[in-house]
Amino acid sequence: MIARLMAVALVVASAFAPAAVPAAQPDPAHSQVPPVIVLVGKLGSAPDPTGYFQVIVRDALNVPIAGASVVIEFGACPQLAIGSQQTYPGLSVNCGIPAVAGSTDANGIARFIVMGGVANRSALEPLGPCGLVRASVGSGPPVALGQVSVAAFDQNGVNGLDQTDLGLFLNDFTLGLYRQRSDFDGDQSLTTIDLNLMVAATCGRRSNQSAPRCDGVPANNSLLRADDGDLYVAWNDCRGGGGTTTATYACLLNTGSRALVASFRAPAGVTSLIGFEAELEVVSDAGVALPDWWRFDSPAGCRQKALTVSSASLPPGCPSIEGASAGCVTVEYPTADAPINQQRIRIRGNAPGVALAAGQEYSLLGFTINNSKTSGLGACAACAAPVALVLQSLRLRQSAAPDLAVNIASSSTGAVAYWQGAPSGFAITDVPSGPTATDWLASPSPNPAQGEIAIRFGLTSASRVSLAVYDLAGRKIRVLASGALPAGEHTASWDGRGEKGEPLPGGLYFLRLVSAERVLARPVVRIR
Ligand SMILES: [Ca+2]
Ligand SMILES: [Ca+2]
Repeated sequence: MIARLMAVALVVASAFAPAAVPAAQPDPAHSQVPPVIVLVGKLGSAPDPTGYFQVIVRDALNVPIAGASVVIEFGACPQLAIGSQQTYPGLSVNCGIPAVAGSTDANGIARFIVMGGVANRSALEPLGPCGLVRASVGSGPPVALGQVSVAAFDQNGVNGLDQTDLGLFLNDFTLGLYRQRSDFDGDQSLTTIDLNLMVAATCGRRSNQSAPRCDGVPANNSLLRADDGDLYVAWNDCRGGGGTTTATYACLLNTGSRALVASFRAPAGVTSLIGFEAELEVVSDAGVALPDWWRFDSPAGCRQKALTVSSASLPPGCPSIEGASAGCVTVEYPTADAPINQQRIRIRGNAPGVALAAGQEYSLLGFTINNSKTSGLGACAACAAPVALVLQSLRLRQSAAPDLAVNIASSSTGAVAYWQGAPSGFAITDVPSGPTATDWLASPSPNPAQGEIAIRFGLTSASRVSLAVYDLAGRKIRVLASGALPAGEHTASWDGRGEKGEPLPGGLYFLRLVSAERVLARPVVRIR
């Protein structure tokens, strides 16, 4: 009887002997995903801890699953780019999807800090949450645990979190529309909670560096000297093609034209551009006013802007940047504060999606100087005076993001060409450096303030600007400056009153400066 029972038991045991009990599978109903994922930058070499979140994976019996693989996919977030280097312990990154993956510990918890930022502000954001969290065990199929709203403090994806990002955030905030990228608490609306989170992050200098992005964009802007790339100007040709550096002009010749060609070699790592800004400076004898022949901006002069700038029909010699059509080039003639023997010409242009080969010299711009006079009789005053033409700097825009540019400053003799020889007193080092690379808005002073505060800001070029005060709710409460302003430093003040002169309550306010180039913001605290 006993032997028979044992036989039955063996039969029963053998029926369950194969690994018929399936491994526990993730169950969405019992697992937890965060309400929102906020992409962050780095602090030194470590990811900003404010971006911490966790995913808890449990099975249908609410038992935590250890060793589950958790993948967060961002492929449905076209406005964002995650970092190509995710340095939080235990994470791996797949830029192809793009996705970040981790695994659960004994308690079923997978820990994350995901570095990244807003990469494409013009992308059409999905209305619903765009982050997809999936978990899998062993060779089991991935199970979707939930979809999560994804925001990012670094609103342009470069240079970490700074005042530019605050300005960009305020653009979203003052629009009052839902933008997932700026919804830091994931409640599907932009409120003062998001504003306070952004201000706290900005003022606390969190996420002060960006990670290199999966879309190939480097983390930070850089100022590169011409030694790293090269800037050239030459007459009639690009320099590598044999262009000459000195040209002459006979005072009585009033026909024809000369082409001055600006060219460059891209610094290492700069592989494309979508636009550029170049500065050319004209310098004559020290202490003597720029000859009338070169006063392109003088309404009384005999030359009157006998200069045109174009990238079309450049002389041969090296490949030219295609697409920077003449209609896209603008020339500015700032004169304020300039020494009497100098004039600066700024040119901005677009070059959509141009790829740059390493080591290749490209011609970028042709300055066509027309010999013909445009008014008066006889030779222009000082037509035989020598003049140096210096390609001061070049700023290559690699992306539509406002910060994303590589500035190349001139430092080599290749960036100087002469007209009838070198002017007296001229040395390359004498040429003042170009205007600051970007427009700026200084911190107001004093801050906090009870009475009037002084505000300083600078423009790299003449621009229409708007400087206004906003309250915490995003309402514009006082316009401090509006209209066209010349390049240079400007000042404004605010007495703490609203548009109708009414005193305003104490609290946090924002200064917001919008120029042609940038949107900048500064917090101001008013005490009563
Ligand atoms: Ca930034
Ligand atoms: Ca929100």
